[in-house]
Amino acid sequence: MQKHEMIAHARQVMADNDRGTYTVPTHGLYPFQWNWDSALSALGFAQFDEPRAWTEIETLLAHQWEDGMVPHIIFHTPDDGYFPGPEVWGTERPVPTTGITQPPVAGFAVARIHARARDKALADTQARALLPRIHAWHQWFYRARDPKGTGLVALLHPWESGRDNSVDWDAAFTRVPTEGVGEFTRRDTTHANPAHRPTDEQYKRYIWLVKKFRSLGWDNSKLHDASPFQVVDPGFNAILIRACQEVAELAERLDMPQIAAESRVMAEAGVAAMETLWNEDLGQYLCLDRTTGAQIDSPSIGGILAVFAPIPKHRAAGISARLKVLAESCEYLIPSHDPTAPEFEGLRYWRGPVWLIVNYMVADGLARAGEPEMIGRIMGDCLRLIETSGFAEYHDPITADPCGGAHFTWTAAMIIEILH
Ligand code: 9YW
Repeated sequence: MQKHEMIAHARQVMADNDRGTYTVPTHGLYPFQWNWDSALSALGFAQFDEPRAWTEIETLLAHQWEDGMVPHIIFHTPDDGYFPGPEVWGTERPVPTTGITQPPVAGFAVARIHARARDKALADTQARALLPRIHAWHQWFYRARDPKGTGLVALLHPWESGRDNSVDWDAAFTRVPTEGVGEFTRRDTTHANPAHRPTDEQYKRYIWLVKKFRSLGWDNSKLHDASPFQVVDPGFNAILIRACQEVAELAERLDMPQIAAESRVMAEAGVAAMETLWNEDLGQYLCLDRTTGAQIDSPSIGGILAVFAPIPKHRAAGISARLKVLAESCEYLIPSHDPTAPEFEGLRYWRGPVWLIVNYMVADGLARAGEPEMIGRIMGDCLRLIETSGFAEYHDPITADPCGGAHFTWTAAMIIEILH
């Protein structure tokens, strides 16, 4: 396929999923606005329609909670095609939202869209309005999800990670009960192949946590300590740290010194604390189970995505070396789980498949760190996957089989980013 044809196709996918002031990840499977999907999709919009890109992030942040949290889903219009819907979450927001968050990539997206903006005046106005909100969200993270001040935040629900059923959560997830969740009907498996999705057992635990947090009135001062699931993910923390750093730099340029100073402190503490997640045997970062205090022995993409943060140069070189090893066991980088590990499943969601958004952030981190060696391979693999199998939600890293939902917004946005 010619480059211009691929861009045209990607733009069509984005247009089809555009609901005016926000996009849905894909029609049917995910009929609402998702947090990190929107921020990453805004990057794609910005390449051809800057006002629309800003609107996407504005809409997301318009639903920020009073305590600073930005929710993971905003249920703009009713749709019974998705479970669990607003009635299960019961957050009692004016426009219903979930009560948990998602990777805070918005700070990075705003800084990038601002940096390459053609309409500088619009970019300044938008960034000035958005930075205080994003900063409040970042502060919320360290307050609500790092109450002991370790420098790293914990996830309280696998859905917060954006990597719903990663192997990373398996051990900690056994502490989440399934008793008393009651009967429910999943809707995801009517839109996508059940073999590509999480298991029923995992869904019971997802719902148990939702009900637990709901019983605490979604009070974020209580949730952390009450949760039987508290996992520190290097990928998630890397996104937060990178966002804090980008916000610091942009705030400085826009003459917002307090936001700049506070953001820098958070980013620096985060980078220092990331070192505790490094695992020398595997040559990558690992998750930490906050409940037990032990590293989680699971070679997933979370520990590779860490390179998105300004980690030390020798660590970025370590990640590049790790990618070379992974490249030997798959046809398309980057598998979301090491293909040589026994838990690897090439088609099942976050237990093996390639996700273009992750590839994009890893490649960006490598470029920033001055480690270019694997970037061409990663970006080339993204293009080959889409050529072979279309704009799917995710792809098998060995066969390129398209998985999950089709016609996917952020997959298309990443192709637009890569080809521009
Ligand atoms: C779900 C929308 C979302 C992504 C997540 C992904 C999936 C939704 O889809 O979760 O219901 O499981 O795991 O990262 O934001 O694209």
